[in-house]
Amino acid sequence: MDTMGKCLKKSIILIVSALMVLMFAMPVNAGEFKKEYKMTVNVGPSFYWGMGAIKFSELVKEKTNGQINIKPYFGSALLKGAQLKSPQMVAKGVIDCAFESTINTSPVVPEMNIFSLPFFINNFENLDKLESGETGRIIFSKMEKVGLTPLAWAENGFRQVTNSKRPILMPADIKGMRLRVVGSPIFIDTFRALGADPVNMNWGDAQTAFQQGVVDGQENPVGVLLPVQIWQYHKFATFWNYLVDPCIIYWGAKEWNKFPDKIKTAIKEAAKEAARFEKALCRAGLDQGISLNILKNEFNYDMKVPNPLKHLKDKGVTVNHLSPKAVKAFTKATAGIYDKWIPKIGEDLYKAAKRDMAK
Ligand code: X2X
Repeated sequence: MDTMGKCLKKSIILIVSALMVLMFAMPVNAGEFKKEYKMTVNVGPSFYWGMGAIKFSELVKEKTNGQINIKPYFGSALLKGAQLKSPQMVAKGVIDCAFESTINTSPVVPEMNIFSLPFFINNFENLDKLESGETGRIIFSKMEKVGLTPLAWAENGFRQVTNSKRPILMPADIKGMRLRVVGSPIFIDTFRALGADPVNMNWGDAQTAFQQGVVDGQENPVGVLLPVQIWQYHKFATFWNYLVDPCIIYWGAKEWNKFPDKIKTAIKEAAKEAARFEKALCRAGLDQGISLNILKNEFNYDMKVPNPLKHLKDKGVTVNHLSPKAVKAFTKATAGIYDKWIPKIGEDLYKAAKRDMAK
């Protein structure tokens, strides 16, 4: 080989080695990921649910060394407020992922209505049994079937009713009350069965409806009641745990399946950790100190409102609980909901839920 040839060979080797060094120095799979992954969240960033969504995106960024960047879009902004459309949009890949309520996901996964059966689940212990049991597994597998990859159970919480008229202690008290409910049909059925006048409305419109007094009341968990300062509109709250609204962090399956295993593991870990934090926020002051301890010990987080019931009372809200007699009366008044909805939810799932709770 002449000197020119040797020189060329050397240069080629040098260039190739430099390129290889560069390739390894660059983050693995760079360029393979989107600049931004869109996440839909139905509420705002000051809600416990919204804080959980922020935590999730922060943890994902941290655990993937900045390779995956999730941007939360609050107030269902990507859906112009149409909260019940989120699961279709995620399944289609129009939205990448969601930190979403099971109520809002129920149009695509009707099995999720199990959580909306009135006076069925009633407490955190039962809910935990369902999520970690057969019920949770069945629901996750149903999600997979419609193109959604579930990552972790989070929470909105047990829903409590508030209103501007009178304390709700017995079914007679709710008769004729105009109540804002989510546009999910089981809610309309339940409040009609109670003789109330339910109006379905997206969350984005609900707050104006409270302000303008278009409705007499509504139902939502404390994590929603506190940031909207419900005491400005409603002076009566009944803590009746009549049904629960878990959240699920999920991804569109098509996109999810493209991720390398390392990224999948990192995102899943982030989802579990964010969900643990967010659930604790939602339960703080409602579960005999368990969640307050989790927040302090695992997340070094001091709860701003450690006692939500006391907070509501301090703001002038009359807070009531149902007597055992009242629970019986409300259960009886809503018995027809089971006849209509168990066939839609699935008899097998209903039985699985009962078995889970009996454990
Ligand atoms: O719309 C509601 O009431 C809310 C905020 O709780 C849900 O997204 C289900």
